[in-house]
Amino acid sequence: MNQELQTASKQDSPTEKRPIIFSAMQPTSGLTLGNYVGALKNWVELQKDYDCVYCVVDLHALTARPEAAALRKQTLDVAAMYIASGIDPARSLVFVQSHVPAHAQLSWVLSCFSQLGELNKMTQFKEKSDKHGATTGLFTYPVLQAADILLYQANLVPVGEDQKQHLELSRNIAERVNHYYANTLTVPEVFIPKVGARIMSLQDPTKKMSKSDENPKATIFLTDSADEIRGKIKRAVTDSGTEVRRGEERPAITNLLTLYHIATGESFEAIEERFVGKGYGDFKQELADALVALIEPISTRFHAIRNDKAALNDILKKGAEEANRRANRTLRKLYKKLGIVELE
Ligand code: ATP
Ligand code: LTN
Repeated sequence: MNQELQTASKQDSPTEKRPIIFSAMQPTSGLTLGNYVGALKNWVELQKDYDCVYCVVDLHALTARPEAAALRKQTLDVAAMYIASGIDPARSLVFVQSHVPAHAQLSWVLSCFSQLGELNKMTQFKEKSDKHGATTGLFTYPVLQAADILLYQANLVPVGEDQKQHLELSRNIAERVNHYYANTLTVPEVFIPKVGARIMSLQDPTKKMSKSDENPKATIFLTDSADEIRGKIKRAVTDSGTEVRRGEERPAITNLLTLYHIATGESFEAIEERFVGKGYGDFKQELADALVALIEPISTRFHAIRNDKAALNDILKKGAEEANRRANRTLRKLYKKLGIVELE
């Protein structure tokens, strides 16, 4: 585990409370290799040392106004993919956002502590509103995200690079609430991995690998077959030249080297050394093998989990019960400070 994580974490001890992790993904479509490398892989590792809470944020996904059947399917797909990737529901909390009403409730309260000016600065709103329309839901998306995190009093939030700005806003909102009502919310730290925080499109290395890319060759999904993975790597764009070496002027090959490094655990230096004098073709062949070896077992587990509907339902039901208990504790604490009347 990386050093920052070690210092931030307390070693396992039955009497000591472990620091809390919260993170989430939207069920907007199947999960990608970018989601795995930038987030999921770290979520799995963090389970060793943290009290982890992992949520499927279906209310956030409504900002893209999905078809009902698609949202239903993808919500269960994402939950199953968390578990297939190594999230252990016996150790970590796994649940669906809409099953815990406190997320929407806290979001409203936090919107009364957020400024139009700070929300206006969010770059994701600008990008996504071109596609989905400038709804107020999309505008206040980061406030709901802050509610997700702050409800669980999370100490650390592991995400990819693109979430940095939203996390900064969550911290500012928490600090503002604490300014009026001291010691109410934990101010979360962001954890962005040093390598793989921004996996790029296989077709355009200046763009992030995204679930919603119109070009199907740009993105590897965690449910892709071995043939699909091999085909996408074969057709991945490369840079001019032939050297398998990282460099700012070689964004495409740098991205592929990052994937190789993540899939095999081999150091960049060792990989570059091994491919001296060989071309992109050899490298791509080995990269495809490594990615198939990484993704195939995840995909197999995913199908097994997804096909056992009762077991998945049970995990999400238990997760929601515990999440409701924890979330309501924070919500009630804040309601009380705000002067919301509790009935006897
Ligand atoms: P879209 O691609 O449609 O914008 P998304 O995949 O970014 O969606 P989420 O599913 O909510 O949206 O993202 C889940 C997590 O995966 C976040 O922590 C995000 O930072 C991370 N992530 C997404 N894409 C990448 C990528 N290409 N590289 C690294 N991390 C990523
Ligand atoms: N906006 C995030 C998804 C998300 C999230 C969260 C991530 C919603 N709530 C809380 C971390 C913590 C995204 O990845 N697109």
